[in-house]
Amino acid sequence: MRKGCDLSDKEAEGAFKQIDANGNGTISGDEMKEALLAYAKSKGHKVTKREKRWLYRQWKKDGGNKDGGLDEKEFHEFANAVAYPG
Ligand SMILES: [Ca+2]
Repeated sequence: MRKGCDLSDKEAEGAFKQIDANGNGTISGDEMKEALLAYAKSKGHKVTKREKRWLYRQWKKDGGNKDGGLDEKEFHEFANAVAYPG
């Protein structure tokens, strides 16, 4: 993955469609959790409690706790925060 620049719209869109398992146009907390755990597993990484807390806080911060989850724009911000924290 590239460092120091944003995910492209196309990358974010592809990821959004994959993570939105029930296809309702928003990413719920459960959908986010499933996707991230599967991703971490594919990289041989075990997600710590601290990481989970951080991810949940970030998800909420980007709008995940209203309207049933993150919409595509909110997800784009979330994905960038996760890919390039700090
Ligand atoms: Ca969904």
